[in-house]
Amino acid sequence: MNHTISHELFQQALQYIPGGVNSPVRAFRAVGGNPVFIKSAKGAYLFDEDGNRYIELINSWGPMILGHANPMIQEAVIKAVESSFSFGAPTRREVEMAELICSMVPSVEKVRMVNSGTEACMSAIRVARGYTGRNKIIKFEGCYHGHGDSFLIAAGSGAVTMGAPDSPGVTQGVANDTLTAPYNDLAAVESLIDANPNQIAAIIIEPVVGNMGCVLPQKGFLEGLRTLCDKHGIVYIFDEVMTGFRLSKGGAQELFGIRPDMTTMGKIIGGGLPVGAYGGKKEIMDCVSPAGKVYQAGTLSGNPIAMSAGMAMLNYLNEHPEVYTQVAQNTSRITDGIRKALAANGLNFTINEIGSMYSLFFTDKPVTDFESAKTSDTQLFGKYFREMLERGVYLAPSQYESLFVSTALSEADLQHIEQANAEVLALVAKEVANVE
Ligand code: KE4
Repeated sequence: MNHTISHELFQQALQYIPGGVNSPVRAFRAVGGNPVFIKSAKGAYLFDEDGNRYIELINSWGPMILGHANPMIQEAVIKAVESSFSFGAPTRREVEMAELICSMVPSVEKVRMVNSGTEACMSAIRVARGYTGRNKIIKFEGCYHGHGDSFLIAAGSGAVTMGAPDSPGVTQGVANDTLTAPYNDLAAVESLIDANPNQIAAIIIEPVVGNMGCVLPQKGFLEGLRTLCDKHGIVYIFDEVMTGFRLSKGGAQELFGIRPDMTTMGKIIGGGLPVGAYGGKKEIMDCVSPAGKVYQAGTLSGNPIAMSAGMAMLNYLNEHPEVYTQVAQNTSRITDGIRKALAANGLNFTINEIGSMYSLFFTDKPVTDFESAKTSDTQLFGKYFREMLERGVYLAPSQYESLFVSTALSEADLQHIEQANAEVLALVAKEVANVE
C-alpha cells in the first residue's frame, strides 16, 4: 500500500501537535510504523488520504457499533445543525436523552451529561467521595478510566499496593488515595479494604476490560465486589464507557445482572460525537451541584448536536436488540477464523471474546489480568498489526486494546478478514519458528 500522503501529513503534524496526534495510542508507537491519516469512512470501511480502504475493527474505539456514517445518525445531526450548535441552556433534547438513558441502563436513576469518558469517570469518583466523605478509591491494574489524575496510577508489584504515579504531573498526594489490585483478585480487594477501614469511597472497575486487551470477569468476581461494597458502604462504580450499549442495550450490568451504584458512560452514547455521562442511584446523584454540594460543570455538556446524534443511536439500539446478536455473530466468525489459522500453524495464542469485543493475545497463557496480559509478545503483535493493515484490515494499534465489531461487516468483509488472518498468522508462525 502507498502511504505517501499520510507520511507527509504525519511529518507536518509532528511540528504542531505533541507526537503528531491528539491521543497517544493513535501514533502507532506500540506497533511500529507511522499512522495512516483517515480522510473518510462509510459503513465497515475507513479510507485514508492515499486512497487505501480498510475494513474497520476498532470503530473509533467503540462508538461506531452500527458502522460509520450511519444515515439515520447523519440525518439527526444535519437536522439538529439547522437550529444552531450550542446554547449553554437547558434543552428538551437533554431531558429526552436523560430519560432514555435511565430507561435503558438498569441501575441509573439520574444522569449527568459530560463530554468524554474521562470527565464521566473523574466526576463519578468525586461524587462518590463527596457522598461517602471518604478519600480513597480502588481501581484495578490494567483498567483505564481516562486520563484523570486519580486513574494514572501504575499498580505497584504485588496484589496490595499504594499506587505510584504513572505519569509525570500526577502528584504522590493524588497517588496516595488510589489503591490498586489485580483484576479478578477478590482477596486482594478484601485486603485493601481491611487495611484501609472506612477510608474507601469507591471501587471503580471495567466490568469487562477493554484496556489491557479484552479480559473477562471470572465467575463471582463482580458479584463479590458488590457484596464487599454493600458490607463496607463503598460506592460500586461500573465504568461502562466501552461496554455500555455495546454488550447489550443495558451494557454489562444488564448482561451480568449486577447493579452498580454508579455507572460511567461514553463512546456509543454519543453516536460518534463527544459525549460522556455518569449516573446512578438518586440519593448519590442528588449530591451533584446544584442539587447538592459536589461541583461539576461543563460549557458544552448536553450539547444539542451531540444529544441528537446520541439519541438517534440509543433509540435505534433500544428498538433493535437484534443488533447484539448480529455483532456477536460477526465477532464469532472472525475469532473462529483466527482459531482455524492458529491451529493450522501450530500457534496456541489466547483469544478472549464476549459479544462484539475480542482480543488475540500473543501468549499461550490464559489472560485473566494485567500480569498475564503482559506475557504477550508485543513485537510479534506489531508484525501482525502491520501485515493486517497492509491487507486492508484496521486493528487497534496495541496489544492492550480490545477490538470492537460493528453490524456493518458484509459476508465479503468477513471472508477478507479470515483470509488475511490465515495469511498473516502463517507469517507469524514462520517468525516464531525462526526464533525457536
Ligand atoms: P475518553 O475520555 O477517551 O472519552 O474515555 C476514557 C475512557 C474511560 N473508560 C474506559 C473504559 C475507556 O476505555 C476510556 C477510553 N478508551 C480509550 C481506548 N482504550 C480511548 C482511546 C484513546 O485514548 O485514544
